[in-house]
Amino acid sequence: MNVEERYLSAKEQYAAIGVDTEEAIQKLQSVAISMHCWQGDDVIGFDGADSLSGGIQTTGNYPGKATTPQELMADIDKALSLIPGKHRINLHASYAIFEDGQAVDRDRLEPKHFAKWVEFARERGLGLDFNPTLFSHAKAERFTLSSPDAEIRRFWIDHCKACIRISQYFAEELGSPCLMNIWIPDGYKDVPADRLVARQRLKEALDNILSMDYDKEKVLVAVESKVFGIGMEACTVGSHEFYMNYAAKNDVLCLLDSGHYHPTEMVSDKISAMLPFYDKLALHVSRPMRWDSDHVLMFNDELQEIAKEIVVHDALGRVLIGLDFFDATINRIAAWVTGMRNMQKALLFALLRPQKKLVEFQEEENYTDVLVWQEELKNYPFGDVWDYFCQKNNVPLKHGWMEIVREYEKDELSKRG
Ligand code: RNT
Ligand code: ZN
Repeated sequence: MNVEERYLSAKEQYAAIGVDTEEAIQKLQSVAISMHCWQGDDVIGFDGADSLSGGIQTTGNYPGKATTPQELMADIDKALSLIPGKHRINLHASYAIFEDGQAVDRDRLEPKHFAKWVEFARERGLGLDFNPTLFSHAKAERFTLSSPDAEIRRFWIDHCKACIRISQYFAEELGSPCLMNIWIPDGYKDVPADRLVARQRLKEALDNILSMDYDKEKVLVAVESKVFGIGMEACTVGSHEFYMNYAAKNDVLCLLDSGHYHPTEMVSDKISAMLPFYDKLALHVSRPMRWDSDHVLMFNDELQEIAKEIVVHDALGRVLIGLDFFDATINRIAAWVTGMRNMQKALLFALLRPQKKLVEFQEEENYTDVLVWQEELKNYPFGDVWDYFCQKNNVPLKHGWMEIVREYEKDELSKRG
C-alpha cells in the first residue's frame, strides 16, 4: 500500500471512533514550534564565550558543530528542510552577530546586532523568540539579577532591558509576537543562611526590568524556574513558586521547563493547573534523565501527556511550545530533527484522540474504559497519518531523512575544523 492508501485506511479506522483525521492534520499544520538555536553549537554562541557556565552542561564532542553564524544558519536550514510545517527559531542574546568593530558587552546590545537573524527569519517566513543570556560570562560567575553586588545587578538588568528592545524589534520586523524568556543560574551550593534576601533582590530586579516602556502585545516576557543546577544543589533563587507568583502578580508568562522539577513531578500535570489562571503559558520541552540532562525529546509517555494536555484543552494557541535540549554526542542536525518531529508526533497523537468519548467515560466514573481505550489507541494506525502529513509537507518519511543528514555530514560537517 502506498502512503495515500495507508492514510485512507487509517482515516476510516479513526472515523469509526469519531475522530476526524483531516481536522487533526489541519490543526497540526498550524502549530509553530520554537526550535532552539543552541542545539547547533552546544550553547556557546558568538559573543566570545569558549565554555558553558551557569550549572548547565553539554557533554560530548561529536564532530561538526557550528562555530560561525553562517554555519549555524546553514545547519538550521538543513534541519528545517526535514521537519514538516512552519516553525520559529529561538535565539539567545549570546548569538549576537557583530560586524567588524561592533562588538559590545551584553548590557549594550542593540537590535542591529541581530539584523542578520531578522533577515534570515524574514526570508524563510519564520518567527523569532529570544532569551537574555545570563550565563557563560565573567559577570555571571556567581549571582546575576539577585547578586549582592549592585553593579552586577545593574549590568544584568540593563542586559534584560536591551533584550526586551531586541525582542520588540523582532516582533515588529517579522509581524509576530516574540517570547522573551528570562532564566538565571543564581543559587546556593549548600544550605544558605538566608533564602529571602536574594529572592527579594530578584523581585526588585524584575520589577525594574519590567518598568521599562515596551509593547506587551509584541513582547511576551516569561520567567523560567528551576529546582536545582550543578553547583546550586541546595537552593535556586528563581524557584517555581517564586516565579509562578511573580508571573501571576505581574502579568507575565510562566515558562515551565520539563527538566526543571523534581524527577517525579511532571510538567504535563501542571499545564491544566496553570491554564485557568493565565491567558498564555510557555514551555521548554526537554527530556531530563535522572537530572536536568537536556536529552533529545523521545516520543515517550511524558511527551505524549504534555501534548495531550495542550491539545485536549484546545490550548494550542495559548501554550507556546519551545524545545530545550543539547546533546553533543550525536549529529546535532539529527538531534533537532528528531526532537522537533517527536514533538509534532506527540501533538498529532493527541489530536487523534476520541476525546469526547474519553471524557464521558471519566465523568461517569468509568475508569475501566478510560484505561482500556487509552491503551488500545496506542495501536491505532497513527504512523500512517504521520507519514501522510510528512508527504504532504514534502519532507522525507520515516528515517528517510537520515540519509540527507548523512550526506550533509559528509559534504559539510566533516569538513569543519
Ligand atoms: C537552563 C534552562 C535554560 C537554558 C537555555 C540555554 O537550565 O533550561 O532555558 O537551557 O536558556
Ligand atoms: Zn529551559
